[in-house]
Amino acid sequence: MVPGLPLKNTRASTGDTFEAAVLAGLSRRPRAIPAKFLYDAQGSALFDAICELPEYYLTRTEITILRARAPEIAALAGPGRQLIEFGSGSSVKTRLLLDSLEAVAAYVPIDISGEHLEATSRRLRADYPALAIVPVCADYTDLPMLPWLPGSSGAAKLGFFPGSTIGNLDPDEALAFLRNARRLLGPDGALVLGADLKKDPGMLHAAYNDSAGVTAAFSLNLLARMNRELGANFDLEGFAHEAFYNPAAGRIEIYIRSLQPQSVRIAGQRFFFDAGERVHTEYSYKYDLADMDALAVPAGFVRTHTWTDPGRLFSVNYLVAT
Ligand code: AVI
Repeated sequence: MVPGLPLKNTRASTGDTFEAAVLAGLSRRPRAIPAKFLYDAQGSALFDAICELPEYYLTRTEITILRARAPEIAALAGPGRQLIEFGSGSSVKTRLLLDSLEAVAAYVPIDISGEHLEATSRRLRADYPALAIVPVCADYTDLPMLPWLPGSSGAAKLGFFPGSTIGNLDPDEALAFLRNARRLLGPDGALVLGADLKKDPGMLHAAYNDSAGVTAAFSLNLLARMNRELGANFDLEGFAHEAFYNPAAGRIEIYIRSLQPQSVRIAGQRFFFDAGERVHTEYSYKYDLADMDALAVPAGFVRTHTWTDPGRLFSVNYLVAT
């Protein structure tokens, strides 16, 4: 492989398109569309707005923990690591690690959005001119290999998976992701993993049902995206965002609910929705530390350190390859 050449995400660029996922997801029961399709340009902007909401404590709490604990994380990791970020987005939290880690051998941000990667890498190169940045455009849940970096091929790797994005994977997917991360990071690898903790359901409910309606707009943008990209004719007024905590499953469940019987044309096909019928769009699993261990251990990691905030809302975990 050519050093540093961004890997192409074959799955996203072939069969697994938005149109195919929508048509398949609305043709089966229960209806469901994979959460990754929430993040087109509008969806990503709405998610950035969610992160600023007073009710959405996750982002600011994780940043506070990372800011306070980055020197400790850097001491655990030691000098000369390759830093591998799974789903890097705008790499805002990464800067907290980069500012503390010693002699980073290379930073490898992995993201499905090539535009995001390019813009973020440009900004990081300006702010960290001595840092080798090797962006990889790929689906991080399904990455076969990391780029070969001639200057630092022997460097130990430190993975970074912040934001409680692990919560958007179902338990099987989360285990598969962690197993693959363990394989990619190697026998001397470690992973910094941010995860939202289980807590008062009222607080969880508010985080996914904000009073300004931004989370509802984020959900319903999926229908607007179908109108934009698939020639669909959804009337957004006819649907509602629904999110609630399921304590037995330990997850927030998010759906789009049809408010009346209606028929919608999508990519030349007609779909009927009953009044009250739901389309599942997202899970957001919440992890207590026992849940985290139950996932980490079979994936080949041991959790050696966990940092939380005083309210125990969010956890940042240091997992070491076993
Ligand atoms: C990206 N992810 C961690 C968010 C979450 O909290 O599960 C996605 C989200 N969906 C609605 N609000 C936030």
